Formats: sequence, structure tokens, C-alpha cells
Amino acid sequence: PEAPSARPGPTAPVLPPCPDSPPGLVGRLLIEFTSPMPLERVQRENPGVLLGGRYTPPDCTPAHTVAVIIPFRHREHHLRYWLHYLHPILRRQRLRYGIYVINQHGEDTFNRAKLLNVGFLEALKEDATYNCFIFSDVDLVPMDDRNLYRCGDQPRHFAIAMDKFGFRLPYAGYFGGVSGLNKSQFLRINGFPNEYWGWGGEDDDIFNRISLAGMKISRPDVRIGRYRMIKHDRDKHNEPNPQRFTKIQNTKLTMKRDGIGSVRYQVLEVSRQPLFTNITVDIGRPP
Ligand code: UDH
Ligand code: NGS
Repeated sequence: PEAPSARPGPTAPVLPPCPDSPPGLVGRLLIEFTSPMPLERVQRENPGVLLGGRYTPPDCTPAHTVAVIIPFRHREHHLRYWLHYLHPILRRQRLRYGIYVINQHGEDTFNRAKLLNVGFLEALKEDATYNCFIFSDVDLVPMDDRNLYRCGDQPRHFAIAMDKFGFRLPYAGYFGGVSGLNKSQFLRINGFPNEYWGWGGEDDDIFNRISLAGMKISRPDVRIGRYRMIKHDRDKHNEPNPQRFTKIQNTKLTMKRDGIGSVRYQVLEVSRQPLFTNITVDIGRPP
């Protein structure tokens, strides 16, 4: 039962640890994007979520405190589906979590990886206890709640079997879509690159960083790591980046100077919505 009054206080008993295998999972899920998804409905159906999209299991002490970070611009209709499907899944997974939508201000070229760096820093400013960061595209919904959104002893790739790739990896080194690193893994690779403006290659650069740092990617079983992607046309101001092929050849040199240690940006607004925290940020534009 949801009992906010039973939060551990001075006299309340400490809750038992959440079990490593969450008991209430349902497995394979039916995911579809045909009927419209009003935000009011999603809010009504997720009353246990606190302002800013925060959640703490009411009945156990979670082992994982997860910031979910979504790079974003002009995808409100995708976000409504994402929130509709993900909040119940994350709740069943017995995580303590918060949802951070990092909204790129203006109409200059999109920069996914830089937004993810911003999300890491801003989530930690909101709550210094986050120890796991899951980076998710707004248009990717897991088809199985056994795909646990948590971090482990190696960086994790979650979106390994997407419908658009025939439920397989498109190539062995693919690290796109949804990935997760704990704080020390993220800092060990100097975070993500800030210098990939436009579409493509930034996920390959992150893969290179992880390999160069001597870490190995962990992945779920291919029957569990299945995803549906919301179909969409190419966005404006996110054209394929012609520099991406040469850039991914140079990760070893660039990762030392370009990353979480050098990210510059200006937060314009932090807005706590019922189901997510919206952080609008000026990340500049390509040189
Ligand atoms: N994103 C936005 N707004 C944008 C661009 C990207 O929110 O304008 C975010 C969003 O979270 C998205 C992610 O960045 O899921 C990745 O960008 P993407 O969806 O453009 O990448 P994807 O590879 O699509 O999914 C590329 C265009 C494919 C066109 C196919 C036409 N049939
Ligand atoms: C590779 C891109 C990745 C991208 C992947 C899947 O070619 O960034 O395709 O793309 N790498 C480069 O361009 C260097 S997709 O089929 O989703 O459009 O994630």
C-alpha cells in the first residue's frame, strides 16, 4: 500500500532493503503509440510520483538511486508516451529515481551528448545521492520490465534489440538509445563529448571512451532488451554531422580535453512538473 506517512521518521522503523529481484515485475509488455496520450491522463494514472518526477518505493529501502536523463527539444508528444510507459515500469523495479528532461534552448544545431553532460551535473545539483545515471532518448520505450534500469560494475547498454533494427544490435559496438553509467564510471571517461553537433557518432565516441578506459559494456539478454521506437521524421537542426567519421577516429586524443571537465552552458530555467523536471539550457552553438 502507498503510505507516504510511513516514511522513516524519528520513530518510524527502517524499511527493509528492496529485494535484488523486484517481485512485482510482469515481463513482456504491450507497447503501442497509436491512441493519443494526454498529459492529464498520465498524471492521473501516476499519483505516487512526486513533483519533479521523483519517486521512492514506499515499502522498502532501494539499493539504486537513479537519475534518468533525456535529451530533448520539440518532442512533447513523445515525452507523454515515454512518461506513460516508464513511470509504472520504474516503480515496479523498486528504484528511487528522478526524471530530468534536458531541453535545448533555441534553434541552433542539436547536441545530444552535451545535453547528457548537462543532465549529469544538474541532476547531481538536485540530489547529490544519485549514484546511477541512465541516458535515454525520448522515443525509446522498453518492451520488458525485466530490463532493469540500474547500474552495475560496468557501463550498461539497455537498448540492444530495437524494433527498427529487427530486434538485434545494428553493429557490435552500438551504444546508442539508452545507456547507463554510475558516477565513477562516468567520471572515469571524462563524461561524454561536447563537440558532436548534429546527428551521429557521439554514441560511438562514448563507446570508444569506455573501451579506452578499460571497461567492458554489459548488456541484458536479447530477449529482454527489446524496445519500441516512436516513428518520426528527421528533426530540423539535427542534420547528420559530416565530421563524425573523423571525430570518432580521434577519441583517444580528444577525450582528455573534451568532456564533463570542460562543459560550458547556462541554465535558463528549472521547472518542476508533476512527472519530470524540465531543465532548459543554453549550450551554445557549433564553432
Ligand atoms: N532529440 C530531440 N529533439 C531533436 C533531436 C533529437 O528531442 O530535435 C533527442 C530525442 O531524445 C531523440 C534523441 O535526441 O530521441 C536522438 O535523436 P534522433 O531521434 O534524431 O535520432 P534517431 O537516430 O533519428 O532516432 C534520426 C533521424 C531518423 C530519420 C528517419 C526517417 N524515417
Ligand atoms: C551509426 C552512427 C551512430 C548511430 C547508428 C544508428 O552509423 O551514431 O548509426 O543510427 N555512427 C556514425 O554515424 C559515426 S540509426 O540507424 O539509429 O539512425 O547511433
